[in-house]
Amino acid sequence: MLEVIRLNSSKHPKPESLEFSYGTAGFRMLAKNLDSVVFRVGLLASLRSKALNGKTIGIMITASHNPPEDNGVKLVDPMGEMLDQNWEVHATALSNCNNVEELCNCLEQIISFFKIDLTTCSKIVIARDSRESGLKLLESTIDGLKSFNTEYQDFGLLTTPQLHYIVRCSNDISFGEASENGYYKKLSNSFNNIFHYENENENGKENSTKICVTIDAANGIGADKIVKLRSYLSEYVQLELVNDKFMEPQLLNVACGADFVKTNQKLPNGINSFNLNTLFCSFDGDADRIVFYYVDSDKVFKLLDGDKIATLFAFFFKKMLAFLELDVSIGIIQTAYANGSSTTYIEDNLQIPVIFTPTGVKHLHHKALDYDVGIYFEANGHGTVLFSQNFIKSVTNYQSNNIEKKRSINILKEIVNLINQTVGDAISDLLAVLVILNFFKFKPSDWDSNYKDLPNKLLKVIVKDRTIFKTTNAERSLVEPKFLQSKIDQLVKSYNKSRSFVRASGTENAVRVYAEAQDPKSCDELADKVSALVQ
Ligand code: NG1
Ligand code: ZN
Repeated sequence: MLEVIRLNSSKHPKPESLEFSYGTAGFRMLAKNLDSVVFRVGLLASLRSKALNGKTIGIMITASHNPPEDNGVKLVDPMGEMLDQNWEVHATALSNCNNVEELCNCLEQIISFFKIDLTTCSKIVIARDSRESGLKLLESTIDGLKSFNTEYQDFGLLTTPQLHYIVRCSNDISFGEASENGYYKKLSNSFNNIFHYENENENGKENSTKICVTIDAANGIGADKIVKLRSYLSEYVQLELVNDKFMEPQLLNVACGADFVKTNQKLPNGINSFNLNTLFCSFDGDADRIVFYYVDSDKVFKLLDGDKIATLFAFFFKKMLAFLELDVSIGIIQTAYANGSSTTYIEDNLQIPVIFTPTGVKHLHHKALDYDVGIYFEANGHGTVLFSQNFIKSVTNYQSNNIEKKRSINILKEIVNLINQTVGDAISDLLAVLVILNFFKFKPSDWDSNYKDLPNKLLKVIVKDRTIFKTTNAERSLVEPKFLQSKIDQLVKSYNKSRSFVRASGTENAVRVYAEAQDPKSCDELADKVSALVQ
């Protein structure tokens, strides 16, 4: 078997002088440097599947919100979760082998360390986003898969969360049908049922008003998927699309998409500001992130980001659980990038505990498992809700003759299926937000009125070596370079209600500086001064 690997590997040599690392979201960089990496990811995915007795593993080729010339690859574990962190080091080690000899030694070490039986057939599902480089990288990944005894199924172009869903269904048939259509069926069934419960009047008749939302799909694969989903949804839901040119990959994430809107805090290309108080949203390139926004009556752009989504979900679940008197725990997981006002609102008004983790959904996801209803969102709009078996049991066994309580319990039962619990999912989050807004009959401004964001700024600083920036305290304090944190603390002290921190990006060659303060001028000044310290 290693002979085949030797032969195939020589077709995918590692570029000299480059060092790779399985980071926040797998490998991600300029697509032209990724050929050897994806080949080796194919090898590792096969071994991971064999190590788990042939369970299906997923490979997603995507660089999410990054520019069109980038690409990336990440592995999905059997229950649809991110790759087990213990395997990340092996991914990094394999990717950095300089020649075929080193590669074979590294593979042998992994095989013996995990006592892998090479005769076990591996099963892989694979998909990619709409980037131009995707097809070539797919072929190289398949070269890796073919080097071991592996059955694989190529799902073509999918959103990242769709692939997570398919991996989960392949290993757990109770989760749904392992296909793209199965995904639409599962989500639309729950959505349509909830919509029906919400709008049904006492005579059993539906009394619906139309819900409209305009989606900026970042010219990514989400556009194609929304078109497919539309035909399954209630006629009372109107999903309009802009930036839907996923067949023109050079336009991907350019002046549009969730990252652009969140970072620049302004409307993307293609959406004009004449439509006041109507709901818009933006996906990122692989549709695992979503942010919402609207233009208020004073024509001011208002962002409803991941923190606002988390607080809307929390408000909904808190109300439901109290009304039904269900004794289950609820918690919210945030990162240091969460706006300080959101944390205060959650703790003081909603009286729900907030836990902080380092950046990267794998950390948040893990913590959310500690609660019956674990809500996690990064401020950039990447997140979901996890429900424990205890929660599902409480909801399933609930008995009441009260019509309102029956309706609420039916909605909760369906929302468990509507929310993609494997990973943050722009499409599923969009549908969940729509049913919650419809439930409360909230306009965008009602949703936005829960708390007012502190002015905030996120800057990218290019430095010579970002690896020297080491953090602690869920990435909120620097331990190295020495003395830098005390200088940041000094600056922070001179502004009211302010906060600032610095960390190296795990997906880009840059250091990120975050600042927030009571007023926009102080926030800008603080962000600039901290950036100057870092350079
Ligand atoms: P890095 O580049 O490590 O900051 C970014 C996002 C993360 C996460 C990953 C994966 C920010 C500040 N950081 O990570 O939240 O979403 O990309 O896509 O938004
Ligand atoms: Zn993404």
